[in-house]
Amino acid sequence: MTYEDRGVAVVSGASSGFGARTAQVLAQQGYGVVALARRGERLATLEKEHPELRIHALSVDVRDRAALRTAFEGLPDAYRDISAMVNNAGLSKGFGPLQSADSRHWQEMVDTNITGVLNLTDLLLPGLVARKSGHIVNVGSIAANYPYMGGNVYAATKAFVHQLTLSMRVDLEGTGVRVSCIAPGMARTEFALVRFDGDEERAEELYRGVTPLTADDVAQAVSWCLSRPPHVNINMIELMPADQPFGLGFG
Ligand code: NDP
Ligand code: 8X3
Repeated sequence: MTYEDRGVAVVSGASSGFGARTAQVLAQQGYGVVALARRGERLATLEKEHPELRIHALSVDVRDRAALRTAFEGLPDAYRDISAMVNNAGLSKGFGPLQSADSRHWQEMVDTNITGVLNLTDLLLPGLVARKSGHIVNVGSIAANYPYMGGNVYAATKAFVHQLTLSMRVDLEGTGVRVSCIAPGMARTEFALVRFDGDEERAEELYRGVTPLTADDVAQAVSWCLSRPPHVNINMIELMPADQPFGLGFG
């Protein structure tokens, strides 16, 4: 296979949903892809299903700074020229009003959606700056922009991601590193299943009356941001199902 070598893209949350599809799409476009998530068996399957593509599985938890560092130190040489990072790993837990929510859920969302993004950024951003070119795509959510009942802490973690993206844009000016944020609405992935601790019926109910986005819709948005010419920085893309009203989130 011949392809234009575009460097290596690190995609977090690549064992499922947006991340799995983004890993495939970027690999098909000539990136070497470091596919990162906790479930190593899923990543191994992704690797095996696409022997023609350059996909390297990295099984690690984004919440664990030390483990992340060790995992990246062990990357094969062919996956060291990191030119892009897709900060996609994330989750929501629970759906109650704030006053009756489980604070352990809050901690898990903050640790994953905020600290996880910062851990990966801390590890990889200096390399992009030293390289004088690169692109970070952070995955936020429309929940950050249009509050819905029960979204509370999840929405707030995604608002952090949106604001971090804009702040990074300022700090990275003149470095050659671009930064974008994708804010999707309701999409069919494992997201709802995770939110409801594996309750399939409850997860399925959420999609009633809405034709949700697909993982491919989001992967294409990521890919489009990355493929703009160097003088263009896409700051933010919001995409929603055509029939998802504002203020109606996952529930
Ligand atoms: P999925 O549940 O299908 O995928 C989430 C991915 O994140 C999985 O690969 C999971 O892998 C990974 N992940 C979760 N926690 C960790 C962790 N601690 N360390 C490493 N990886 C982790 O959901 P989506 O694809 O829908 O979600 C992707 C992103 O999109 C999330 O940030 C989510 O908040 C956001 N989003 C989703 C929307 C939707 O409607 N689906 C809408 C808007 C935004 P593993 O469990 O193997 O670690
Ligand atoms: C969650 C997407 O549409 O449920 O990030 O708010 S939505």
